Amino acid sequence: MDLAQLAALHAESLDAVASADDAAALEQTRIRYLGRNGLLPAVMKQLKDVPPAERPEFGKRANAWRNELETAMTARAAALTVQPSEAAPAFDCSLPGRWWRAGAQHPVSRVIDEVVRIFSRLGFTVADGPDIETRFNNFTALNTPPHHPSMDAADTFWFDDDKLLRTQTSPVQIRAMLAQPPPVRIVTPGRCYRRDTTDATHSASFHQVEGLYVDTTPVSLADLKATLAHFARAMMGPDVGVRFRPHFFPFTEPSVEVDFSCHLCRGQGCRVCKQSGWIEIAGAGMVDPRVYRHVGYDPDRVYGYAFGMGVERIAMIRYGIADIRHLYENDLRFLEQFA
Ligand code: 2NL
Repeated sequence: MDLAQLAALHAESLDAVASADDAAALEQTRIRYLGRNGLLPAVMKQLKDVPPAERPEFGKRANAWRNELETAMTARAAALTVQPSEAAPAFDCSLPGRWWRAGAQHPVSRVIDEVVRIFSRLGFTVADGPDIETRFNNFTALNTPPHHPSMDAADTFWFDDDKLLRTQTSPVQIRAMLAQPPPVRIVTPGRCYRRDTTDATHSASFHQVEGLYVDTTPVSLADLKATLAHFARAMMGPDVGVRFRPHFFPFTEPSVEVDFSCHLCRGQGCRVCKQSGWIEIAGAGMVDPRVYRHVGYDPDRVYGYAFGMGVERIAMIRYGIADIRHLYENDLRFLEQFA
């Protein structure tokens, strides 16, 4: 073994390290040169056979080889340890898919869709309008008396003398009648606002669905009753009971409140229906002649009914929700139950 042979081994070993293209090949190279029975220890053992004059230089170069080789091995090992994303193909179709949490429809939207679906089948179309309304559309046209408490600043969000946040969706129906002659058959789902103190059953912002049916051929309270009875069965099932109680609204005459039999206790009496067996679902009536005059319809030539219901109230009864605030808090533990 002379200096030239040593130099050749040195160069060859560095080439082997550089061309090792995985961890296993690199380990084989390490064993071949640095292992217990490797070439470098073998060279060291031959040091005593090197002519004395060359021995110091030979020893020096052998040590330099060891250092360079170890440094090269460490660097190559680091280079081979790359991130999987760099090394692997971009897409591995054999891996299980990543689970994607599907959203769910909000209970308020569900009830609106269900109510709209039922009335659509009867020929009603959906109408909507702005949340900011005029005094005329929200109150005057609906025959609200001039000093009615609902118009008070304590109950209604006013922007100025004329503009307010609508307190019901009836103004959408006023707009429809102002815009077109009868027949009008619309349902108006939408957000409403009242200056209510929030509690388990009240919120300053809530939703209603109202309906309006006006025609130039006779329409009676019997039509209203049959329509709402059909709605009750479509919504709750064929066995639901429906009850109409006399009531008063400024915009309908006569007026009724509409109760459904309690679906929880089947009319036996429970906490939800306060032991009565009945749950109040809607208000309704024959459109008051004064409303027709406000929109330019001739009260002697048109016939019609209107109704209104609170969406949150129906959602709470339908899904057993004890507090209206659950509907607005967007807590996933609540919302996920509607998936
Ligand atoms: C309720 C009661 C009701 C109406 C709304 C209405 C609309 C026009 C004319 C006449 Cl344009 N009436 N809407 C009628 C009766 C009752 O709502 O308890 N809502 C939650």
